Amino acid sequence: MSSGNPQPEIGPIEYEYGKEHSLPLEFNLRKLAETRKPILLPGHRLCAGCGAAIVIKLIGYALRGPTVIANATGCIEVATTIFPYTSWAIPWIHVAFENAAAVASGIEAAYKAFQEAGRLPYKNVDVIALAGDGGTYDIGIQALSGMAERGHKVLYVLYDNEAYMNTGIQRSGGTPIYAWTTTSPVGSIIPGKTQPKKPIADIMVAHRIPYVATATAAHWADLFRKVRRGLEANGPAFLHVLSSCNRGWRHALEVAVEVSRRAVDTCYFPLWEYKLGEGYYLTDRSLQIARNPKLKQPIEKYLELQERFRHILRPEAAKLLKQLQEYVDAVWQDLLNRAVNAPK
Ligand SMILES: Cc1ncc(C[n+]2csc(CCOP(=O)(O)OP(=O)(O)O)c2C)c(N)n1
Ligand code: SF4
Ligand SMILES: [Mg+2]
Repeated sequence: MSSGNPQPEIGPIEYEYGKEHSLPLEFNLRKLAETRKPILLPGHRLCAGCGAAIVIKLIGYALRGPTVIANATGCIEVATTIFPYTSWAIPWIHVAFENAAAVASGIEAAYKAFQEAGRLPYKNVDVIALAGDGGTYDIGIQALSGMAERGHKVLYVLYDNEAYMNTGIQRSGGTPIYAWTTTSPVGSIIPGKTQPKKPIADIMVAHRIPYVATATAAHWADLFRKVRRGLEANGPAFLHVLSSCNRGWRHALEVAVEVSRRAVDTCYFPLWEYKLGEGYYLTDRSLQIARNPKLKQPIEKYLELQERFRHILRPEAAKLLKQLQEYVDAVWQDLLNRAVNAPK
């Protein structure tokens, strides 16, 4: 575990549920970059243009004080702590592939015991569990479900690059339908992965935890606010962040943010948050699209940046493209039906 200084205090920030832009105007990206301490320092070995690096940087801006991260194995862990070095500027612990949530639960319980015994030198210590899609949808779901059921006050961050990237782009429960991976190859019989993405954030909503949300690196203010909400929640919180991977998605190095923006513009990955007792709220661009459906882009806009979907855009695959569009539309409509702030 590395040590480091806590982030200087900002907040609490007042914001309301159901609003489109709810970060106060005095917060802008430049000011945050100038005033906040980075939690990930230069020298790590994440690929150039890796979406996960941007996600971590943005999450770091939103921390509210002393914070510990329990990080499951995966690209972020492997590339940031090449022995004997670490890029982490805050306390960070590497755990196994399957148990980020279990280790985070233990850390939270220990701090709680110190606090109750009057032995905690801080008012509060935040605990974050950080894991990829393989470590969350598949191998870590048991530990995650247990953490939620026991009610640990931990923010679980899923950075979802939609495959087991660190070990060579194998498909996971988070890989979308028709995506190419090395274990869901594209051929004359199989068009990439044949199963749709597991609805992991809805599965966490079903655990009846206080806070669940989705986010991307392209909607930084939305992400900032959701990290804060997750840390302030009175119990377990789950944040699902789409995290582009140029190696696995086969896109150009410079489009990490653009591809995330298009994921939201096409309603492939809608932005929402869930508050226990109130329900689902659309946020940011997804709320704008709900109010003005003309803003919704066809799914091709998202697919065309990524070689992993190249086969779906061929003329002979028109039927698959149509099916994919219908699937995205149905999931979006289902969310509109549930969202408290969607126009009815
Ligand atoms: C029990 C176990 N099985 C397999 C592995 C090998 N392994 C390490 S990282 C990894 C892939 C991680 O995928 P994901 O969680 O999606 O993170 P990413 O690498 O995509 O960032 C695998 C299979 C392991 N470390 N432990
Ligand atoms: S393989 Fe993908 S997720 Fe991993 S470091 Fe490279 S770009 Fe990032
Ligand atoms: Mg992954």
